[in-house]
Amino acid sequence: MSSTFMRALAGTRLYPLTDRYLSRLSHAEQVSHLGKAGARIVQLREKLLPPFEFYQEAANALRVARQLGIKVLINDRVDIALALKVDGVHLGQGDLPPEAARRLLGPKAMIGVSTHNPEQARLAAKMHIDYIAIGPIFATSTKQASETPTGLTILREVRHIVGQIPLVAIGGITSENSQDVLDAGADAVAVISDIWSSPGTVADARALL
Ligand code: TZP
Ligand code: MG
Repeated sequence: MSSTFMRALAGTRLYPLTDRYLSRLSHAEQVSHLGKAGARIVQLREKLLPPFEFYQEAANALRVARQLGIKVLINDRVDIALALKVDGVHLGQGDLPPEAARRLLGPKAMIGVSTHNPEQARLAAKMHIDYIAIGPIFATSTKQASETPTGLTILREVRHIVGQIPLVAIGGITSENSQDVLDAGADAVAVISDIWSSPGTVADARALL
């Protein structure tokens, strides 16, 4: 079991993701807000920009993150993660296989994998990865064509399946329900809309932290 991810959380339980569309802020501005709120790790998630522009945005965000001592993972784009030497990547079921990302990024990179059910979590637990994400836990409108919410019972089951591997819960998590999610066995909560749905504010990031 890798504890690199747990060390990166540095005692926090919040793993915030950026969202340019909801926040109306650049990735760098979002990282700056999150750092001031107390986050220690962030995932840059960008589904709309072409690679050229996401690369520039991510480079700027990384500069801010390095100044604030925040770890940075990039969603989907192993190439951008490699080019910028960020701290890791987050891969979905349809992205590059984790072992291929590991070959490219090396042993020290953090690699996280999205799973949506116990079977996927069981397979992910056999891989050389740093954390497993499970979700959506609750209904969410952030992810298009989102899978059926798992609820807390499946989260508890997945906690059991993955053993000591760090477990991140995602999907519909708010400052209201996050304690239930942590109590069900998640090591951290990954959150988008509860942080960014009021443009320019991170009051909820503070509440979640
Ligand atoms: N994967 C599963 S749910 C989700 C992702 C990326 C979106 C989570 O966003 P929110 O707004 O925190 O529900
Ligand atoms: Mg993906």
